Amino acid sequence: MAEEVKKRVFSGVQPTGKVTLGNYLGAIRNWTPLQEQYDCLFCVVDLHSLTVTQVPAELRKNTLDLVALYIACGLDPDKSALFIQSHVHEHAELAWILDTIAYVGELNRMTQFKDKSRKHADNINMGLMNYPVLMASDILLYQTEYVPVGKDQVQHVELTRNIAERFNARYSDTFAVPQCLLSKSGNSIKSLLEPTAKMSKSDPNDNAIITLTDSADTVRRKLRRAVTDSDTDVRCVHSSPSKPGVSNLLNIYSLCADVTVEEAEKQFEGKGYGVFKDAVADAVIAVLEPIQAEQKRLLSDKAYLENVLGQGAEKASRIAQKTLAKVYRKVGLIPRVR
Ligand code: ATP
Ligand code: LTN
Repeated sequence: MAEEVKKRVFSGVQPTGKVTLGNYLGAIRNWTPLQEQYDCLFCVVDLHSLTVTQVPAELRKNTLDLVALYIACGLDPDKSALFIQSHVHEHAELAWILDTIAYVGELNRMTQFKDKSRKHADNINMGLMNYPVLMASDILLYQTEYVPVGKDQVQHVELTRNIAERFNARYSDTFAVPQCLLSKSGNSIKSLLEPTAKMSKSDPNDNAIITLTDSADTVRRKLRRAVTDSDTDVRCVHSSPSKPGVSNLLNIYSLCADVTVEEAEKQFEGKGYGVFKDAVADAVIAVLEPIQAEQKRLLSDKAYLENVLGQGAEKASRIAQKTLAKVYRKVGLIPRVR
């Protein structure tokens, strides 16, 4: 029987700081089960992170930390290609071609661009605007069918689809047109202090986020201080617009303790916020501790990580070269004769 060709999955996270519980619950954790069914590539998108100012030494550290974290979270280098974006030069090269396909108007409308322009008003660089085109390049290089991301990235994947369809219409069928894979838990995890905004690793207030490297004490302290509600009704109700803080904590609890939100609501009925917050902390700590231990172990074995990255980049390069050669040919560039 002919071997079944597995559909391809691609995703990535920027090495822009400490990975948050939001990144984990909204993205990385949902990648692990995909490895059984799909041909997966998971990337640390270091080129993307340059769109906001980085300290070079920190960027290097964050990049390796993130690779170790991927593995500690259950991504298996024997099943998936794990690699660093800048190790495969085709990403930047395809982005240039796609720049000639994407319109300034559509990039200008991207929510993330508008948000980041506000946050980094002193550094609205071309890369920031171009960010979604590089992301489209990441995805399209691998003929990706599914892109598992959090809700905040849906707009970028939509743009990627538009770019792929426009290119295919102009130059004939070249790219697979990818789809988002939003898991059930793809709902956004919110800031602990401002529960209508998403928990984001670049949040300047460390108390607003739980990072995957936070100690048990830190997790407990941050959760005790998390905003709940101004009213005196200590019921834990989910999805009440007047209780975004409680909703967020219930959501975190349900994802970490692996129970439904309804079950969690029942469990904490009449218990009050103190007991509730401590239980959320226990559930989060139980998720984080084994990941932290494994990440630490991996980071002490640099040779192993380098080997994983070498193999990942090799596999990624093989696919990327093929797509880029096809694209260059289709748009009319002459191949170099060797
Ligand atoms: P930055 O603050 O640097 O913009 P970020 O925390 O938003 O970073 P990204 O690297 O942009 O993280 O995102 C990595 C992945 O995590 C994406 O798939 C994104 O959708 C997901 N993600 C990020 N924040 C959350 C969140 N609060 N809830 C759920 N998913 C999230
Ligand atoms: N923009 C994404 C990170 C990212 C990505 C990708 C995700 C860059 N390239 C390709 C999926 C596929 C983010 O999460 N902020």
